[in-house]
Amino acid sequence: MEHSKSIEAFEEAKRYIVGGVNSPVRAFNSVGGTPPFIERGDGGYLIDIDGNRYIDYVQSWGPLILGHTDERIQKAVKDAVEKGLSFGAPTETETELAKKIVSLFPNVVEKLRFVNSGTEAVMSAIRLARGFTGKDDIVKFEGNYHGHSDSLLVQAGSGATTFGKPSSSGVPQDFTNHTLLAKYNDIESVKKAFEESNNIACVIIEPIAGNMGLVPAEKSFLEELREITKENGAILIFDEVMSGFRAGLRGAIGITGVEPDLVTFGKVIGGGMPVGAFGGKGEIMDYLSPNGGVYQAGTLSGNPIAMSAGNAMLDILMENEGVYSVLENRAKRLMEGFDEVAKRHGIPLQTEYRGSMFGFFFNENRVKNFDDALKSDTKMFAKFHRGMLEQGVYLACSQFETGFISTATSDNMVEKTIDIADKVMKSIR
Ligand code: HOZ
Repeated sequence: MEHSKSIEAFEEAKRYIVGGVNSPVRAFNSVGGTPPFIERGDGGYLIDIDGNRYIDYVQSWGPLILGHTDERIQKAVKDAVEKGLSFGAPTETETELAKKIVSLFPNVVEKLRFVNSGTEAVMSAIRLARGFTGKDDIVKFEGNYHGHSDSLLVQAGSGATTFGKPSSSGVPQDFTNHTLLAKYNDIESVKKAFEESNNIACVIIEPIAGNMGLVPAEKSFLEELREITKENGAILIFDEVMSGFRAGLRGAIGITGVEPDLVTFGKVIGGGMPVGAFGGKGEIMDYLSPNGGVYQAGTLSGNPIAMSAGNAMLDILMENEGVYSVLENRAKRLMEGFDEVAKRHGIPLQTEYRGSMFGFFFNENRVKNFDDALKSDTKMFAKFHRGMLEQGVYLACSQFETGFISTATSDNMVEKTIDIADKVMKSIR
């Protein structure tokens, strides 16, 4: 493959943009090489500025469940653009999208608020939980990532782990004094936190963790979390920014039946435009300004273009719920294929999938928590990533991220990917 244009573009970008990227993982630091600079998307493919075509398993890190350039989403965006880009005033499009989300989570989401990113959604949900309970401490899980607000950058997954710094500098110790850490899939560690503090406002979890690689929480663990938070008057927050509308139409809530007090969304509900949301029971949500005393605001929140893309996206998904089993079968086939070829070449590999999300670890043992994830062979991952990219397969550029299948990722593309994985694993074993 020829990469000269991307190499040149990256050098130029680095002169003006920190690290050449606007989100650190994209710099490819942990896998080496130069990130392809993207010219355009086409269904399940990405095309870079050197003209290389890749099967895209990143799908903009989750939002594009219908693939790139879906005509229906594009039309909704174009129609909205005609009317104006932003008003900073209420529109019916916001209510329309809110109604759809509320209808999908009858016992969980009565009201919600739209914001511009997952980070904002989580930051606001935590403030709301604190305001509602009058308590200060929060419990988070090692390796879970909830965006980049100060108090959550403690043992955080995603880019923070990719760069070997799960806790960020620049965050005053005082800001994280109220953040208690627990171990994923380990209820004893949560009990310990409740023994240590009677000031816990909320427990926040990625019920299907996608930011330490893909590590789903066990159903029984989520059930126990539900119980322990209820007993202690703490709010349970599911961070479904990644898993929502991805692992299934109703995300982890639909899969496990466990109902949190608050839930955060993002990615898919924006159809590829910047969006986040958080929602829950009316009695909690009404603590938010202007109804209550918890302040939260945003000039571009509920942006009409993003809301229109989200409406089109949810219309399509809600009318075609069957699509989730098609996507899950493809994710399953891809992971079974990776398993087969890894075995053939004597490479230890652990695979996982949930709906259209998939993940794999170069690891001897099944990964159930952050400690297990960190035992993965990241050097082997880097070699595999590089090899796959060179053969036209675009995977998330970190061992600690998740892969995504879109409706535009055909069975043939999946089979082709498995054949390529076979060759690459042979060459790196
Ligand atoms: N850490 C993000 C995904 N979990 C990466 C987002 C991006 O670089 O766009």
